[in-house]
Amino acid sequence: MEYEILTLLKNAEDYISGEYISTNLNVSRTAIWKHINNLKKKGYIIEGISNKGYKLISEPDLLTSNSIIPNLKTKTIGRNIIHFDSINSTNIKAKELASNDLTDGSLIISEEQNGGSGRLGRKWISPKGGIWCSLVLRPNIPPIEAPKVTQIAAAAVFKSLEDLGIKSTIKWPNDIHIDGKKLCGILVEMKGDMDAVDYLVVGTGINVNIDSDFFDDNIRNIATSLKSKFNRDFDRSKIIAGYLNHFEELYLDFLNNLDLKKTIDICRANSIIFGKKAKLITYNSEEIVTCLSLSDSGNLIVKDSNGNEKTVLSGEITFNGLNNN
Ligand code: BT5
Repeated sequence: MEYEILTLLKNAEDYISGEYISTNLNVSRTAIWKHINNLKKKGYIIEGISNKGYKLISEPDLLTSNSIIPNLKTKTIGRNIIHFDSINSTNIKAKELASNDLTDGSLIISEEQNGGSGRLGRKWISPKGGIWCSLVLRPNIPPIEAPKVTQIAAAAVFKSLEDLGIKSTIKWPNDIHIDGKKLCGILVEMKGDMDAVDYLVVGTGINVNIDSDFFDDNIRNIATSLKSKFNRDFDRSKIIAGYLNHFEELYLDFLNNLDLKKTIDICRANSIIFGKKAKLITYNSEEIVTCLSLSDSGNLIVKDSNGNEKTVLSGEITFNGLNNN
């Protein structure tokens, strides 16, 4: 009910009366008064003037259901939000809760993480001001299809940034870059058996309102944030809601029609890797390849040093030390 009241307040240009809210939401005026008081306790500044009604003056900068859900157009994705001020890792929490029947589409989110992780146990720096979240999904798909969800998430982050006029690029399989530096990383984890997925956790980290001097020497040259690029703060709840809205659209296409076309079109058109020489690292080998394209199912197509084309299902590419100019 709180975010329904907030939605009305946000959409109003001026004061709206208690009676208007009560008729719209079919609850008593006393109940509305209580909800408004709760919102005030949570940091919302709401002015109440007799004979005029209520007006939202400002809201706390937190990624709670109250700030995200009014901007959602989804049916299931992000409709259940579990918010933390601080946590070790939203992926760890998501896996814990998913093992206890957390509903499909739930989102775990934290203002900061003190044990954020990347792939292969790498550290993910996650101070306040970023978006650190994990979606729990329970798709009815065979495990081999799971890596496609990384591409869906990457395309959805790209589109959410594009909605704000921000041009980024996608680096297969799980990075979003601005000016060649990493703005966002995605970590999809899975629990299942040979035949079926039990659940997927889609962890997404986006550096939004983070000062560049927060990054230590190790990653200053490879990481960026929206704040350091554009010199201003961004509304994180809009970015995350945009991400969830685009994610659901692309994900439903994939689940219902096994159609990944829109996702792959976005990833292909905005990739920074094609035509470049890269070191391809897979679980058991490293080799220098030329990146050619993405297959219709989101696999990377490369040419190896013998001129043979091959398709890579999962792995990592780096350009360090390779002359691509
Ligand atoms: C990733 O791994 O890019 C996946 C990152 C996923 C983070 C999200 S946040 C919410 C959820 N909860 C978690 O615990 N994780 C997920 P990878 O491709 O392995 O990249 C990791 C590397 O990126 C590190 O070794 C650093 O070099 C670099 N790095 C660390 N923190 C960064 C940051 N904030 N921004 C950019 N680069 C970073």
